[in-house]
Amino acid sequence: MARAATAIENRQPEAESLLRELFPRTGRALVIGVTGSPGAGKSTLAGQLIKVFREQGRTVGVVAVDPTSPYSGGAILGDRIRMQAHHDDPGVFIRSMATRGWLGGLARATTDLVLLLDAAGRDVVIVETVGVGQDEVDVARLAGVTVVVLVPGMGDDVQAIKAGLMEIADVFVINKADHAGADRLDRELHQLPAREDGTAPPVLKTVASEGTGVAELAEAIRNVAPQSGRLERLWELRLREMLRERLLDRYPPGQFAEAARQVAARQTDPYTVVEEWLRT
Ligand SMILES: Nc1nc2c(ncn2[C@@H]2O[C@H](COP(=O)(O)OP(=O)(O)OP(=O)(O)O)[C@@H](O)[C@H]2O)c(=O)[nH]1
Ligand SMILES: [Mg+2]
Repeated sequence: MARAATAIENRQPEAESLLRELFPRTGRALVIGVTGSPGAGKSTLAGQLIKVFREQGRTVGVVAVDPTSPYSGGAILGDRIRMQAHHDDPGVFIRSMATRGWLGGLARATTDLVLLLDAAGRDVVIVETVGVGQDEVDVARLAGVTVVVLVPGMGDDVQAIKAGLMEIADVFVINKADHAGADRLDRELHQLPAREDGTAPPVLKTVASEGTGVAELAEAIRNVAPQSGRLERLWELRLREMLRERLLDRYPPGQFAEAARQVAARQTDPYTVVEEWLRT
């Protein structure tokens, strides 16, 4: 698994043939996306969920996607330490992906790692991503169940939810419920308009660092009703993403810079450039 994961991460050619072979064995794992702002407690929460699942006798795989922004420095080491409790347990496989300086391909590599762990027979696969901008959508592409982790006292969060998190969250977690403002955030979340189908995600409070509320969270995750058509929607997004990446992969990055320069200087127009690329 470790070697295959490395091949996937480094986009080695053999990764694709491996995944093609493994694909028929996928589709059985419960994939849980855990997303939220930097430092919200996602890794701590994931570590606690691992404990619950292991106690239930279920095997677990974790893909932790590092944020690209510089404030995440040291996150890999941090994740290792926080999840160290499971270090010697072969029933737990943890992979942290460093994405700093990595342009594109993240969604695909993450998807592929999840498929690998799924094919390997992991009962549960947890994907940790930092929810910043587009990344929130990315996690929704991967997970059967999406857990959005919020913390009290971050005024922006509820605004961000209004901007779309409501649609992707299956479960809201107010972590660091030991901090002031948890009740207020709880109220705010309950005041959000319902989803299109009239339902609202459950809201749970946790203190991940102490394990408080984690069993309830595992239960809430279990109770998330499968949405009809969700898998088809996810695969449509993934297929679009794959096609986009494939196409972009064919052009050396330098070619974009040069074309951009010419377009900016009005030496050519963007329509002609793209048409020409598609023709070649
Ligand atoms: N007080 C309190 N601290 C917590 C709680 N959960 C996590 N922490 C602490 O918050 C800090 C960040 O926790 P992480 O689990 O690394 O958070 P994260 O969301 O994974 O962070 P990134 O992956 O860097 O975005 C750590 O020092 C944790 O010990 C909690 O419920 N209460
Ligand atoms: Mg983390």
